[in-house]
Amino acid sequence: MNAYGKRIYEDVVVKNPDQVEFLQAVKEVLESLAPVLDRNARYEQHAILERMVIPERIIIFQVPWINQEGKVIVNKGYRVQFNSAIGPYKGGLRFHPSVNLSILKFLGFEQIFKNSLTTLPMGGAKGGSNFDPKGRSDIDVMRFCQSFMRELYRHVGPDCDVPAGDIGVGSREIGYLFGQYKRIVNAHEGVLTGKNMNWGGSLIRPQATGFGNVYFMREMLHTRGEDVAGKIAVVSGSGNVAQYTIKKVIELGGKVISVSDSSGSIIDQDGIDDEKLEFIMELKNVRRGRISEYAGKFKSAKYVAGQKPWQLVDKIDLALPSATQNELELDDIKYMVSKGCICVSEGANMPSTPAAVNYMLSNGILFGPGKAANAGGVATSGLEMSQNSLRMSWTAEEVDQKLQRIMTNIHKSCIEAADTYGFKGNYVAGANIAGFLKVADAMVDQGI
Ligand code: NDP
Ligand code: 2IT
Repeated sequence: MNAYGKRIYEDVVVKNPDQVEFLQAVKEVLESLAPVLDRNARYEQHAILERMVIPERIIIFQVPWINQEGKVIVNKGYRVQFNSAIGPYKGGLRFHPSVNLSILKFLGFEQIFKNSLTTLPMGGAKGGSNFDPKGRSDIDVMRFCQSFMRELYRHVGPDCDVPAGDIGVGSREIGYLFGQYKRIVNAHEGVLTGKNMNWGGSLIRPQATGFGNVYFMREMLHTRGEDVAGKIAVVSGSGNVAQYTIKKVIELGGKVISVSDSSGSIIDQDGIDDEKLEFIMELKNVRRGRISEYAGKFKSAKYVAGQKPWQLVDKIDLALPSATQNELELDDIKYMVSKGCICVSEGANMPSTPAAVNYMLSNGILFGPGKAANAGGVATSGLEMSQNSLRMSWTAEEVDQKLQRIMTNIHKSCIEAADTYGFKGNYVAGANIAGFLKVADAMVDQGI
């Protein structure tokens, strides 16, 4: 870090000593920015870092609701509106028992740079609740979502803040949240993305994060004359991002040999094909079951309880972590590299620990950080917002083409920013710098 970055980081540590995930995300960005801050004194003069590390607004609220047995339950709701320099606040909602302010601040902070990289006009935000949808009936989930929106509606809107899905929030939850917003505000407007197709959603939005991550990985591989075809890929998670990551890897001729959930991992040496993927989708999206069932259904698979997939394979070329933060550690990457891994692309947000990231960067592994590699999801949310404003919808081919173009451009911006500031081949620094510059310049333009 340069002196300015270090001073800001130390202040963030003093003011947020317990927010480990937030501190992890801030540290990485401020380290990347050292040469940018050295060359551009105006950012310090305008106190850009001071303003960028504090959310513009945080809303914390109670979410009381009555479950189907008639019991009153109280959850905690959050929306962290981090930065609106380049557009309305934009970012997902996470419903998971682990949700706390540190996690939502790390996610909201990363979202500022990710959204900037897409080149679309979206500021950074994140929100959610410690509500756990797992094992709950549709009625419970609907009542929770209605109560959550009963407060959130005053803080969001199509030109102000546009939430979307994340862990535990898919099309079912977006539907219930949208229904409640519309009921209260009496307006059918683009206040959320990830909507179903027949009431304002965009084709390809469900696929976009996973597809986009594989498009980004393909760009990285091309820089070394490699391709996805013929490669063995390890994927973690079995939710939205993992499912469409698997689909695109298969489509491009790769072989995916793992999936996981929070209970354990499946290794299928024969590879997951379209039929097996259909099974995973029905299991996870309709029956909301556990991934262990896969091993009962397909004899080529084994299930390992309580473990991540990384060290359960003998041969691996590519890794696509697609579950959650800090799920890929130093030991994991060392093991995978010893088994042939050449490229890691993050579908999840911050899934690799700092030690794992440093190892990849210093050992020539192609590494696509989440804020670049998984930006296809929010980019396509941006396209959903455009379609809502136009009151039109584009075909799947049109949206997919735009998504591919956006991912190729993000890859190019990362390479160029890294080159310009002395970080050749480092996508972490490239993403942080390219994402930062646009937001920082907008903040300077708009005054204090
Ligand atoms: P889903 O809820 O659809 O799936 C999450 C998956 O990760 C599930 O398999 C879940 O297992 C697993 N998981 C969640 N938490 C943990 C945990 N603490 N430990 C182990 N496994 C866990 O979410 P998404 O697929 O949408 O999100 C996955 C990741 O991608 C997140 O990091 C999210 O922030 C990121 N992301 C999502 C985008 C989107 O458009 N949805 C866009 C960009 C990034 P289980 O079923 O047991 O809970
Ligand atoms: O982390 C993310 O980028 C998301 N969860 C998607 C956000 C969005 O607004 O589509």
